[in-house]
Amino acid sequence: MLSLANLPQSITNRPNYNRNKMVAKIVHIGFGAFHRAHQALFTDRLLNTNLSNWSICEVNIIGGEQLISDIRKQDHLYTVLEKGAHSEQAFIIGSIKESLHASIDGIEAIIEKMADPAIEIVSLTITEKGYCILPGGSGLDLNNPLIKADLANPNNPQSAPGLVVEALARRMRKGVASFTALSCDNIPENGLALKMAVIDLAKARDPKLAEWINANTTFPCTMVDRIVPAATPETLTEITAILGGVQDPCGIACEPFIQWVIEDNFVTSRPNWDQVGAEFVQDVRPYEEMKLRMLNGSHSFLAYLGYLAGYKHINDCMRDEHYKKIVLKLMLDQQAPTLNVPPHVNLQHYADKLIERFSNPALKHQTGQIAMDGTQKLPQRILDSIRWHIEHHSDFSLLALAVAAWMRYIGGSDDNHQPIVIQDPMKEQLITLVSNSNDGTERVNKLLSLHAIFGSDLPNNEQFKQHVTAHYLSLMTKGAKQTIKNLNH
Ligand code: NAI
Ligand code: CS2
Repeated sequence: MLSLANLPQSITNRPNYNRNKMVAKIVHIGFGAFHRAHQALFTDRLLNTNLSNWSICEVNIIGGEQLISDIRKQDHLYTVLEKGAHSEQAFIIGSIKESLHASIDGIEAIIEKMADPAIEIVSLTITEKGYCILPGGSGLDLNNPLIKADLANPNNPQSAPGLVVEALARRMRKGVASFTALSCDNIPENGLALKMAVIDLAKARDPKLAEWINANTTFPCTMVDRIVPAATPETLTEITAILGGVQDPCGIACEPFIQWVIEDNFVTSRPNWDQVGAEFVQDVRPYEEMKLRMLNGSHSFLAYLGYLAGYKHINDCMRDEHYKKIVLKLMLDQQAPTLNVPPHVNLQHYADKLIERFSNPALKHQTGQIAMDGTQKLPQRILDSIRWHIEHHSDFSLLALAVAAWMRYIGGSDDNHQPIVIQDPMKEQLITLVSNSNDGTERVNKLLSLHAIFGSDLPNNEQFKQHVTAHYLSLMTKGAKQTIKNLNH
């Protein structure tokens, strides 16, 4: 187990601050891979300036028990290994002060922590599905089983929005100021999405509570960026070697690139994360839309088309010249035109940098990981851009290819007839539609009837239907590699 005492001298990037003086003023929900290499790392960097005492209490409510029990055993220290194409660097992160897990400590302990006046920020990285909103972001999903349970039993919440609402209800009752609720997930206008989920749920409980939250809580939007693949046994072995034989089960590897753009709208004070590389801005939308469409849209495109072709990792896709060429074309010709970026941003440079990041051979980012939860990702990554092109009468054929590839993927077998295990909150519905349709046009039409994903506009657009169907039939008969090759000619 990692401790500062047993680290080799060669590990120089370690906390140079007095950890006893740290104050947990942030509760973070969703202690997973990403948070460890992003928000917790920014907070550690700021502590290292010795101008901040902000630290974090980590919370998991669904999954992640092992990580919480492991990190407790090592005084909440862990390693981040930044891996570039040609070099790597390890950092020992010390910004976490405490941790709680619903199934270890009980949800009550978590609610009380969040209701504690010392907590000024509640941040979240709970994946898209954790918000319990309808795909496309049109409202809280009142049919979500977690939301139903929270409405029936609000004092014992199971969903993240339910937890935030209950903690805020207690703060309101106790006369404690609200906290800032800071979403750090890849969702368009993530602050507003969180606000919608929280306010909708509060309204259904008690309109006065909803009013109080609306008047007292802020929900800044953020753009978060750093590629952090799920840790693998190989990653952990590599970290052990770098730590001179010390094992760190909480270690995580990531790319060197990091970006965090935050709407400057906090209830009380906030850490000066901008002193260590984050940016506070008035309007995050241009940044977040650019990242969701250029990076995440391309990621999903590569994930489905790569997985079907047997490419296990994103960098495997990038070694195929045809994949590399077509994904750059997708970025520049079909995503970039849909964007309104700040004047200093050059989308050609941004795209070139993305190609370089995706090609990083040191980062084994699995296509299967990015492919999961597609129903939660396609609307903001691909479908919004398609709508823009329909309105502007321009070409969206490659975006439609991503939709067709997703349809092939959820069909349950790849181009080599290997089975695919679907992970998606709408899995049951998807499997039913697939098994009740003949492969081909009929399946495409059935899947397009999913209004929660495609709305009522896209399935009625002939051009969209034609593009998706033609690509689907090509993927079905020729496979992903050949389809891409043909499109490049
Ligand atoms: P992960 O799988 O390592 O962690 C997911 C976390 O979410 C876990 O702590 C889990 O307890 C929690 N969670 C899962 N379902 C939940 C639910 N229904 N309610 C409440 N909590 C739930 O995933 P990772 O890599 O940490 O990514 C999480 C999110 O962070 C992504 O979905 C994305 O929105 C955002 N993100 C991830 C990046 C990455 O490269 N990994 C980069 C940028 C953003
Ligand atoms: C990926 C993202 O898993 C996914 O869907 O597209 O998590 C991606 O790695 C990050 O957004 C990069 O910042």
